[in-house]
Amino acid sequence: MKPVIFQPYQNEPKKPLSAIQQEVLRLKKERNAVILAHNYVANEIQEVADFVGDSLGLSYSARDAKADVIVFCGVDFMAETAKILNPAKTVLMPDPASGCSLEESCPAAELAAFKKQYPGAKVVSYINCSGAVKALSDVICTSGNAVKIVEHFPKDEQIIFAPDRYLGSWVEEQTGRKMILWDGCCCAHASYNAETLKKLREELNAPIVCHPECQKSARDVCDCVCSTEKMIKWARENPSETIIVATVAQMIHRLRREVPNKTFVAAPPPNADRLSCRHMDKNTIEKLRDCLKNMSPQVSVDEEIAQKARAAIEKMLEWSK
Ligand code: CIZ
Repeated sequence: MKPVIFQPYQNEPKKPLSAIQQEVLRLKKERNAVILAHNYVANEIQEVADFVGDSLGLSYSARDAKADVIVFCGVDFMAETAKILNPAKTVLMPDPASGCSLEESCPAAELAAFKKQYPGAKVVSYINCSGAVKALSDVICTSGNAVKIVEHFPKDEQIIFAPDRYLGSWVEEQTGRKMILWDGCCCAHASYNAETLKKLREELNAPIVCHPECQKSARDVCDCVCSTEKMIKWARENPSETIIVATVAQMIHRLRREVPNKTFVAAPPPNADRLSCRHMDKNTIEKLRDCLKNMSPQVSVDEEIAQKARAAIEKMLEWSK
């Protein structure tokens, strides 16, 4: 597949907001809402959001939101996290069918049974999981703070890491400690293969930054492995004028705006010209407008689950400071 190349943003003429984007901003004001958008959603949504970031940044923004309504453009576990952290607010989602393959790979009942095999082990769960799995966890982490969260435990503490085995194995490499890994993965990131990335790197003579949800063989041919938020600093500081990005391609919108003088290349997985997340793609500007108009669909979380999950998420926010 031919990679998609994005020329420096600074050379592009600025486009005015579309009619539908303006309508979203008008409705947002009318509803006293704040729009939070993940780095992986469409550019036209990122352009009207009050905050664009990764799960960690979005969690702080949701917790601290003062508006009456939080509209969360991302996937279900992120919107659920916002509701858990700020239960008094109305939380809307453009499409509640936006799920996550990692979340699906770890049903709460199976994790509960797994935990029984390791009495005394602490459970660190990647934020890409259901509220019910969060409720079974001692602490939550994101890709941006996973190393820090795991290092918070004494060296001899036994840790179950769920649900991403690739993020877990990367954390093991970074910390030098063994963990008990749940056998889940992100089907999008796991599709990258080392051969394609290596070839692209040689052809373009440019460094690759990839996400830790990629398989180890793919990570090993990359120049930097980090969370989406950390990719921005790395791309800014790397001397190369061209950067190859191995994560969901919408991340490049954020990178281009933050680092406008560089060329970004979307690293293609084996069967497509760029990596996409079918769940994040369910967020469209039309659905964003409609959810503000109709004040629906709203996110709700069972109170018992929310209470336990909140403790694990708040511990992460505290340990990440
Ligand atoms: O932490 C997140 O939001 C995800 C899913 C990826 C990243 O690295 O930002």
